Amino acid sequence: MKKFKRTLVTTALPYANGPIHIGHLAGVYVPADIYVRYLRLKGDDVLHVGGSDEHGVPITLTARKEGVTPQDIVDKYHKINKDAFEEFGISFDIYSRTSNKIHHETASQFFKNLYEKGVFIEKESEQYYDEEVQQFLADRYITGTCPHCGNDSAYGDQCENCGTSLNSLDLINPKSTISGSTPVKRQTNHWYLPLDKYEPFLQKWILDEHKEWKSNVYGQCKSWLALGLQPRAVSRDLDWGVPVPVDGAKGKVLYVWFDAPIGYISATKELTPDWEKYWKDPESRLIHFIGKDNIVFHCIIFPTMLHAEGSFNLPDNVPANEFLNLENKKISTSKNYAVWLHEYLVDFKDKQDVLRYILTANAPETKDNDFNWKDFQARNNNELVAIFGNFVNRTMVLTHKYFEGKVPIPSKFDNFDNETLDNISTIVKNVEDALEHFKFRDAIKEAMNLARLGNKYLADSEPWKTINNDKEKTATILYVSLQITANLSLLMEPFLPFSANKLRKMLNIETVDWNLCGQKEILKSGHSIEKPQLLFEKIDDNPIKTQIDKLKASKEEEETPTNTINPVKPDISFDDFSKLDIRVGTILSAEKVPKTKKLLKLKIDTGIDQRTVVSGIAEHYDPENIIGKQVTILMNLAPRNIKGIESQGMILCAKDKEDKLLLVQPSEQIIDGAEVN
Ligand code: B3M
Ligand code: ZN
Repeated sequence: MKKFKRTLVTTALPYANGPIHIGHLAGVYVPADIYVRYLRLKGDDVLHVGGSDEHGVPITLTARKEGVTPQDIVDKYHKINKDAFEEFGISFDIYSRTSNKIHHETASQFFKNLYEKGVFIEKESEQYYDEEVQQFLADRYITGTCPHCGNDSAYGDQCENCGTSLNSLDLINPKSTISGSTPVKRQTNHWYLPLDKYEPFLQKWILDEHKEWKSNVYGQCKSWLALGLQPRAVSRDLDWGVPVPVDGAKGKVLYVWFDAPIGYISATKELTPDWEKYWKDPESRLIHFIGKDNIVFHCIIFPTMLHAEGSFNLPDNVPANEFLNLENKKISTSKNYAVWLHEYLVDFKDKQDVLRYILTANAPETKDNDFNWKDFQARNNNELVAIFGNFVNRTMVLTHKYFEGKVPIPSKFDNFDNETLDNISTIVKNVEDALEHFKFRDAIKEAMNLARLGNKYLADSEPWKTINNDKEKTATILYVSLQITANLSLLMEPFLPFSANKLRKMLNIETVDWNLCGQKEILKSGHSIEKPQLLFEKIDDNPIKTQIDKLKASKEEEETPTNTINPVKPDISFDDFSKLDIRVGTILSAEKVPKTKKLLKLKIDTGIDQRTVVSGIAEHYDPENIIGKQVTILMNLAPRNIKGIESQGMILCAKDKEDKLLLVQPSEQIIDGAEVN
């Protein structure tokens, strides 16, 4: 294997329009974090860059649905995800975002470089245009009847009923999801990356020069190349993204998959003035951690962009994982069927390592795999508690009991003791070997083998018996056990950083250095250790049942049509209720919010002030018919920016069976400002 001076690790930039779930963690972030922690611990020069992908059509769709701006959406999820990653111990050197100025500049410049080199082809094509809102429609903004199966709610790019990928121009009876009108075809201009021209380069670079890539990754690339590549449009008609930096490209932005991987470059730039060293020096190595759905972008499209630009390194490896299912069902963000990281951190406080352990031991490395809560519980109780935690605890308790908390002087080694000590370095080598080959499941299994070794050693040598007649033997046994414990506190650092740190504190180990791993004497005789605390605790059936019920509930929710009556929500206190400031007010003016279907901008006299409220009732009330009506308004809802308008409160409505919204009003005229309670 070629020796490199430094390593740049990137992790897929998750879209900032939803929270992180265990599938993301198992596929990308946990293995990447193990890898970078390992390299750092070895003293290697390594950077881990990541961040939010904040462009793309789905974000604009979410924003439109919620009546807020795309920036509002990405601000919200960027924060949720950044905080959750941090609390979970994913050790980024930077967690940036693609709506940053530095990213817009970097992506723009990258495009310009390729443009000036004449890399792109410029082509006109027909695309649907919504005349009512005067904009071209991205595929996801068009629905219609699938020409293959007749499903009447197929999207412009795919029919979710029969799974066929579609061209929006083939939809029967297409409708714009923005205005509901029938779109017309118009000519539009785009820039294309001619991937077909780069086929010979890709064939050689991947198929000949990277045979060592994981077979799932290599195999996917091989079949893409066998099918033959087509030019890919790298621009879109959209108003959210990095504007195409070319004259006459108004209303066009870079395709999200063009700008997102450049986000790795911008984030490195933001992190260090030395960024070029990591990207361009041939002695630097680039590694992309991603999920399998991103393989083509990281192995074919982005490398082609880098190659065409000419000054950047190409990825040395792309250890993509397969998917993780949840209780034998596909994880789905849109159906809220997932274990969300930010919720896990609340439900299982201080148990980051338990999830890290299960997701690694059960990682979908070579095939899709399943996460289930019973297995989570069993692995915690039978492995972390019963093997690792138990061994450490017994060793430390006995050291306090027999040797006043000091590492004893060993003087009676027999073969078994020596073999056990020799085994430590063998296990460490196995862990290293697995890590170097991105085999994280094997790596954690081997690391646990060290705890298993310790447990068995203790059980077989029975220091609680030898203490009765042979203190020297007992000293040797605990000395050996303590060296295993010390090794564990370092070896487990990449996998279970919280517990490893806690263990090192208990052992009073200050140097955190992988190069100590495998040594037979990390702790010298006479070294004092602290009183042990439990590293892991048993998880009983209740929290597990709660999680399983939660998943069942989201499954049922998905199966329940939206217009049925919902069950009563959990009780709240009177105090909670009295925090709501609801009053009666009168609508002074009402107008439609441009470019939206559902929103009205209302001016309300609340008796106290006149305020603006944006309300989603435009499909149910004509603006001119509601002026002068009394309504109820939630006054102290934090102001929100909706479509560039600050909405100061919320009008209360009730929804009938057909999802029609009705204003909630007092039964008779009453003074404005009257409180509802
Ligand atoms: N945001 C897709 C995803 O989250 C995309 C990854 C970008 S990596 C440059 O799966
Ligand atoms: Zn279909």
